[in-house]
Amino acid sequence: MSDDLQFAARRNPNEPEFLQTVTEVYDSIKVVLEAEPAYRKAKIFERLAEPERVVMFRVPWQDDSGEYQVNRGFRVQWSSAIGPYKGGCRFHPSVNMSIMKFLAFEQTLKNSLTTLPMGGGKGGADFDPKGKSDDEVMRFCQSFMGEMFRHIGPDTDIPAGDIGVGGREIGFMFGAYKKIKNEFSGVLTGKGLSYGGSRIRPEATGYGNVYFADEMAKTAGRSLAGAACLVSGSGNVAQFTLEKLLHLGAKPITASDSDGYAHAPEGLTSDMVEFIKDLKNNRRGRIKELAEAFRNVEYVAFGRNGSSGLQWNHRADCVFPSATQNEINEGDAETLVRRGVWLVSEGSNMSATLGGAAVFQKAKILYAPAKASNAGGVAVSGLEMCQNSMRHQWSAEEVDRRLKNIMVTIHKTCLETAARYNRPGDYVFGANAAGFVKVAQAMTAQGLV
Ligand code: NDP
Ligand code: 2IT
Repeated sequence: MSDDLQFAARRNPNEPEFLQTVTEVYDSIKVVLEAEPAYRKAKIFERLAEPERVVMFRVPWQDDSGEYQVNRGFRVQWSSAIGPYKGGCRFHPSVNMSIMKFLAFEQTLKNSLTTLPMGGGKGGADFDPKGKSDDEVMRFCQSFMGEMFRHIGPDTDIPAGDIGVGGREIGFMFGAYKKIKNEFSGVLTGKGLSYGGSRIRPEATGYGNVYFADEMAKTAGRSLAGAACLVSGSGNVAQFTLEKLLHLGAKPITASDSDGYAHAPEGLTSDMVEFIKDLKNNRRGRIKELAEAFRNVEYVAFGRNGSSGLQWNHRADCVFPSATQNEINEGDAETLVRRGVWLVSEGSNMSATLGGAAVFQKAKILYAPAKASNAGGVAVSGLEMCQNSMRHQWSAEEVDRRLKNIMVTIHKTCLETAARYNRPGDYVFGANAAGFVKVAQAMTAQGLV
């Protein structure tokens, strides 16, 4: 292990997800550091491996039975080198400091790739919205914002959604912020259309991922039309990945949640995708119900020991993991490659373990790391900030056109950067190096702050 990584490992014991992303990114940026002694001298890597600020706070709230509950909240403000802190909030029982730091670090490089002026941050809580009433979720969001409001602002830090935080939660948090501050501003993104949201923001991550995959396919003279695709998850990112795959004539055959996955050998239809949206966004049910509602869909439960790798066993051309981190391990990746997968485009942040990613890179399949392929979500958040500043709302066509342009540009930047450093076709290297260089230039210019 290099001295730099040993330094990071010593400073962050018990933070495996954070060390995983630092290890993966360092493998790319050490090449940039060798080529640019000024970044070494300015200790850019050491400074970027440390968040500018971490806020951890108590979130007390009252459940429907009248009992008091306490959760732990976080806001990690990683880097403001190229713009105000920007990144989502995750509500999930697994949320801890390691997961918050990995997400905020990745977000910094991702936001740099979007071409828009946004720094990196992330937040959330170990609160589980599953099984809670709307009123409980509202009280939780109000209490969460009762502390977070001090640390954010439209020119300081602009949170948004992530796992467990969608339109409902953003609405409650926006209402709480507005009341506390007596200020109607663009302090959050992912807002509803009636109070300053952007068209295409709900669609943006999934659509953007498919636009990116389409660009990758073209470089190999291939097409997504007719391609059998494995999609995991059934939340925001998965839903609009499925929808855009159908627009392009691809054949998505799976969707999942944390309990199991649904498999449609003949392909999921647009009726099924609409069913999933209603099931997950309104009725808040389980993916098992898709198989109960449609004859040609089967359901496979993951079982108690978390055998979620089962969903990667089907023969497919393309893979769009869209649930959570480390959902593809080394063995899963080997199975996928052996069975002929030629493209993997990450919707979830850090979808693959280090071993899984290495298998894809070694096999030289088209493999996009999340910080490039899922950047469409935060990119349209950036467009939402822009519309809020102008007090204006663009049409869906306008936002979609800008989203597509941004995804095409990120794809081109990754490939050109990889080629410049003699790593042709390596999207992991290209994304890490290009994301890093913009932040490093800004940090160097701004001095030791
Ligand atoms: P949602 O909460 O809308 O959906 C999450 C989906 O993933 C659900 O189907 C959920 O199943 C499943 N899931 C979550 N955690 C686990 C777990 N530990 N094991 C198995 N399944 C799990 O979240 P999003 O769709 O917004 O986010 C999905 C991924 O995309 C995350 O990695 C997120 O960081 C990333 N992302 C999201 C963006 C956005 O704009 N929303 C932008 C860029 C990336 P269940 O309901 O059973 O928990
Ligand atoms: O991981 C991500 O990029 C997000 N959850 C979206 C962040 C945002 O600010 O829109």
